[in-house]
Amino acid sequence: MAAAVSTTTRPATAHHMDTTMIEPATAEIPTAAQTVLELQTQGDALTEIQNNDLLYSSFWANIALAGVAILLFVYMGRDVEDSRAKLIWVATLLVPLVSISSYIGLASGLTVGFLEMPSGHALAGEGQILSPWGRYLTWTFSTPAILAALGLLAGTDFTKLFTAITMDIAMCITGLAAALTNSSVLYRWLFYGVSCAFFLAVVYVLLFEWPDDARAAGTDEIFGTLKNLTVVLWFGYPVLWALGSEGLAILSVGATSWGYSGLDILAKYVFAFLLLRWVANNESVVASNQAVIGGGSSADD
Ligand code: RET
Repeated sequence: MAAAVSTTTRPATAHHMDTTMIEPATAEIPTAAQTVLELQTQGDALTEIQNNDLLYSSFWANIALAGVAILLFVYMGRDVEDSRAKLIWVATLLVPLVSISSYIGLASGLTVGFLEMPSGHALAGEGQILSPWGRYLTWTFSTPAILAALGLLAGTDFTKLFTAITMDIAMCITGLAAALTNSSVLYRWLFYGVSCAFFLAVVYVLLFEWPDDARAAGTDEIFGTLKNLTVVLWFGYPVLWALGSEGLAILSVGATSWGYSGLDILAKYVFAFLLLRWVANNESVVASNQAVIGGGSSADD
């Protein structure tokens, strides 16, 4: 194989082949109806991201925080023994683990694209707008982990957990679709509306189903705090989308990104810290819970 990689033949997998191979496409002016995810090379994306201090710092603040959170959470969960408490711990730990991967994807340019906005959008005709689509994609993994941890804490049943998580995944995917659609403004907002509908289903479970379960499980106090934190912060995301560069573009790309990074810091690390601290100190309450999912108390105990 090594012989095929001569100085004149660039290997197909080499990173730098992009420069020559994608150039013709780069020269083409995209029509508004095209979704152009790979119009520029990742190298171009990286340069653009690095030149935007606000944007770049919004990514790196989260990479650094996620790194610290992972170490801290592993340490906090070191003595957890009960299987149900362990499950909550793993679900919580997944949040910064997904986050660090997500933000490295954004900072490197891997999960960032450039989109021409359709007419009617505030940024239409302004050239290619940076779209950090990886954010919406990775929420598909981090938000179910948050809900799994919350649902397990509340001692809910499979049906309610399934409902919350599937609605949440649908919310993230349709949110991704809203961000990437550039055939028409109407369809962007239509996806946005559908995503909001899924979001309301998640909020319904959080506000009207799980509090009763948590009361029965004896975890209502901490659940109440985390539920309020989650509902308030999660509402910030669709508001930011609407005001940010993807929506009405009242905020710049960098400001929008800092908005999400700030919400992420509270909705992920602060949330996870409070949850883990409580679980580590109240393992017996979680362990005594008779709920069907992740229970350590099976019939043959
Ligand atoms: C979008 C836009 C479309 C409408 C709605 C949205 C909601 C997003 C939410 C995201 C929460 C993310 C979290 C990430 C932590 O890792 C997709 C912005 C409703 C609620 C908590």
